[in-house]
Amino acid sequence: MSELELSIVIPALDEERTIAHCVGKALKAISTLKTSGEVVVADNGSADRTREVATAAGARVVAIEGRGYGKTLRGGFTTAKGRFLVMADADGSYDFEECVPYVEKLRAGFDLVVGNRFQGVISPGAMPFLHRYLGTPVLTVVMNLLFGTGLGDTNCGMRALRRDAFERMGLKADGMEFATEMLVKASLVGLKIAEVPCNLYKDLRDRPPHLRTWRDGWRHLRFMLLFSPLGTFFFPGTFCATLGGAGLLGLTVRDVLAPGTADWLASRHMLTALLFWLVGIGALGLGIVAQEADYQERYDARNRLIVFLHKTFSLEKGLILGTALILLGVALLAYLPISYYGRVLPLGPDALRLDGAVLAIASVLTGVQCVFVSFALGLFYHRVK
Ligand SMILES: Nc1nc2c(ncn2[C@@H]2O[C@H](COP(=O)(O)OP(=O)(O)O)[C@@H](O)[C@H]2O)c(=O)[nH]1
Ligand SMILES: [Mg+2]
Repeated sequence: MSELELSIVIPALDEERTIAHCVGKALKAISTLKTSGEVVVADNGSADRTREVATAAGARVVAIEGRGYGKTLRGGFTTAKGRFLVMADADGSYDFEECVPYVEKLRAGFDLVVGNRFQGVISPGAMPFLHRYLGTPVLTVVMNLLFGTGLGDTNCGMRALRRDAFERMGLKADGMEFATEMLVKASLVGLKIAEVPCNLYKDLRDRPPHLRTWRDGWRHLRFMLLFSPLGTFFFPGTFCATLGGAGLLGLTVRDVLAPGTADWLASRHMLTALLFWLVGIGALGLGIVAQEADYQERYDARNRLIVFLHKTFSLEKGLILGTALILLGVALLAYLPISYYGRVLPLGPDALRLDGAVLAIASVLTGVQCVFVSFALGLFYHRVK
């Protein structure tokens, strides 16, 4: 049981110049809020006097083993005694006194409150050009496309969250991508998220930040892609499979019913359609498996595809469907030379035989994919039962 309402957690690595300033502001916020609270400084092996300075300023210092922003914050949250948690950097770039509206949002019933620096004032020199005009906007757009958070600044370091929400998310990332992981999982477990304007100040330290622009930017992006089977597999997979499938069927039907129409589209374009179809079903098959893997980690319990699969899928059904498609393709492949040399049921002009061959290959490969995906899915299902 938490005994306090609020824990303000500050991750710190070699921040002796700025930590007292931050702790002082955080203590002031607690008194402004007239609440029971504590300031926790999570230190992961600072080589300077961060720990002594933080303790002298009135913080409870916890030592975290191992490096990384995520690891440090998570460690701090785990030892925190408050029902509500507030986090922000130790370098003076956020003003802890400004966390008051965040806590008020939590009191009003939100689970997670995220700052938006583009709605606040960004002091000159506080945010590097690349972060301001490329990194943060791009990452924010991708986040909203894939996870629909509707936030305006997904990299803001000042946030507040309920302790039980923190526990529900089961956060694991060690590095700076922790900030992204929190929003991804918040959306997957369905937290109530609020946004408040946030000011960003020039940090008060005399050395470069720990964050490395390209490495950490990629880690944020990578995280979102990994946790969005919809974005990485289903969008491109559906696009390619639809285009390819329409091409395969459209060209065949055209060659049967109305040979010669739209003749800029020749029968050899069946091969391009086949390429799209195979890329598409490859991505969709892997996407289903990835979605199931996400579900097993309990990140995405509300996913409709998974609910549907759990009701209808069985390994045996998948194998029957796959085998049927393979047999259909093989039968068509076997029929092609018969139709060419024999007199029985001739298939018609060359174009149609090419269409037939490509369709047969598509059918066999779709069947094979179906068999393998069923086995991969079956693996998950048998673990559940
Ligand atoms: N990258 C990193 N940051 C840490 C670590 N431990 C604590 N931090 C703190 O995380 C906060 C954010 O780091 P900072 O270098 O200011 O990154 P930026 O402001 O996002 O460019 C600071 O308060 C750091 O002291 C760590 O192991 N790695
Ligand atoms: Mg900073």
